[in-house]
Amino acid sequence: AADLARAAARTAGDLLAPPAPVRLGDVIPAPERVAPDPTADFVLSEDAAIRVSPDPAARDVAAQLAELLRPATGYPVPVTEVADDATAGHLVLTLSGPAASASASASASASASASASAGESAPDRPGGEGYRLHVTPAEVRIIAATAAGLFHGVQTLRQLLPSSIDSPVPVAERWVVPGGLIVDRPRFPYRGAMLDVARHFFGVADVLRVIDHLARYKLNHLHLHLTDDQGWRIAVDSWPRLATVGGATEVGGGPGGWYTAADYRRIVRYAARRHVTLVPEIDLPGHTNAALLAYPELAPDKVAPAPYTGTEVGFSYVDPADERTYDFVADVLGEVAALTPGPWLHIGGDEAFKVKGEAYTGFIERAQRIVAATGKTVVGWHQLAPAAHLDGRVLQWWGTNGDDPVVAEAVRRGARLILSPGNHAYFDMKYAPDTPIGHDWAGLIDVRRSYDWDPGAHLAEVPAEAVLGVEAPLWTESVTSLAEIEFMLLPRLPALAELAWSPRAAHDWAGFRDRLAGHGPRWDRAGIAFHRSPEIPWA
Ligand code: TNX
Repeated sequence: AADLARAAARTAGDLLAPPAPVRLGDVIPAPERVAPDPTADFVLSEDAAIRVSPDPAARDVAAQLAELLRPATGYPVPVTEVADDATAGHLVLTLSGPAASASASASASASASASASAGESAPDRPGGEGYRLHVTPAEVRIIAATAAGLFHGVQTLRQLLPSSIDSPVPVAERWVVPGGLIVDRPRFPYRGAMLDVARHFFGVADVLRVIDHLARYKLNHLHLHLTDDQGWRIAVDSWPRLATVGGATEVGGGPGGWYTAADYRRIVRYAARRHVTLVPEIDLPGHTNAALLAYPELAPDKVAPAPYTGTEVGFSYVDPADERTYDFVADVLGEVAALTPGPWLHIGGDEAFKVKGEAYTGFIERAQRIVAATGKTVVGWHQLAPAAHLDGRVLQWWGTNGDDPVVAEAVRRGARLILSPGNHAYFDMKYAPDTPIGHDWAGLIDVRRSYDWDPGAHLAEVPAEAVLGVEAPLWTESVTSLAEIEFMLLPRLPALAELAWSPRAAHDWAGFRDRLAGHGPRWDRAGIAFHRSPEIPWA
């Protein structure tokens, strides 16, 4: 009754109050269904509390919502568990739906096929990673079948609040949320970005911050490119010199670095809390100069190469004709698999120009079997295509021409695809000729170009069902700091996120551009060093 009285009083007061500064549809990625109700705005008040279903993972989402709201509002925002779904509260997170069991959260790991997340549930109660967000004067209620769905709903709620919600210190603000109903679910189960920590090394804090940016836009995978010619970035107990010797270099001659098992676990845990799955990549058989430096026995001539701090590719490789190489591959992949809770293990496979024909396919086929023996699913760059198919394997396509018969044939043999078209999704490409860092071998990628393609119809002779999702790689030959990472990712990352999450029918450049403009003040508040692309009418 007290709740009702408060709601009634608030409604009367709000007749005189200004409308919400954000419209219900002003969300990136665009939700599947939005039904605004301008008479039903909600105002977050000092006494706001979060009520959440009694489930550890849901409770953690509620805790993160409270952490999001406290700094800017200065409100205490207590969190209480309630078993009764009907309890009215100010902010309610309800775990309920077609698959509210513990196994349901596993479906969010994207091991399911692309079509599995669609159509598995009633339209207004999406399963999997979907959610339903209902804003009325009395409450904001998010309902989802999994904690991942609740988490994505919380990201939507965050964007519906005024941009000053991103302030790290209290702001005097009317914390209004636009009224109405959003029903939402992802188009593709795999939505990600890659960070190359090999060309330049980035410490744990930088990686965690990148995970924050992914989570904000409902991206659910972070691929770490952990090894390359210029550095080996993950400690391996059975081959310790990989990190201590192979990790001590980077492009340009800087100090390099590597993650201990504890560092890596910290990244895994931080990501998991944000419903982001880590995808570790050990690039084989090429891109291995740092490994050869540490263990010359792996080199074809058994001679240690010079440390490499340049930016050429394609010159190094582990010896595919030596059995010791396969001990190395099994030991490394075994340790990395054991550290990684997610289902994926990426074995690279790109640009091994000096391992040709059957030497290459033979090596890859053995490496694929080694991955399968760890219980993980093989991911590799699309150069893997000519090697024999292995159950479940996923190819990451980075071409610039959508007519790729070799990849189409691999798909017919059963491969699924992650799409990273070089000329749309390679965020190491410059925005414009005067962009101070970055490449241009795949062309310039302004925000519009990063947005203007359809993952469901990009590759000739590849059906949409074979597309697991999309990923934006950030190679770091020219990227040396967190500020430069943010400059290259933002504002293009939200464009990729919308292609990955939103239904095809929602894609609309003009609408996207206008919604994106509202994110500038949010990033400013959060201290994010984004690129003020001239294409966007920044607010
Ligand atoms: C190609 S794409 C590479 C990387 C480079 C990148 C630079 C791919 C699988 N390999 O080794 O860093 O181009 O854009």
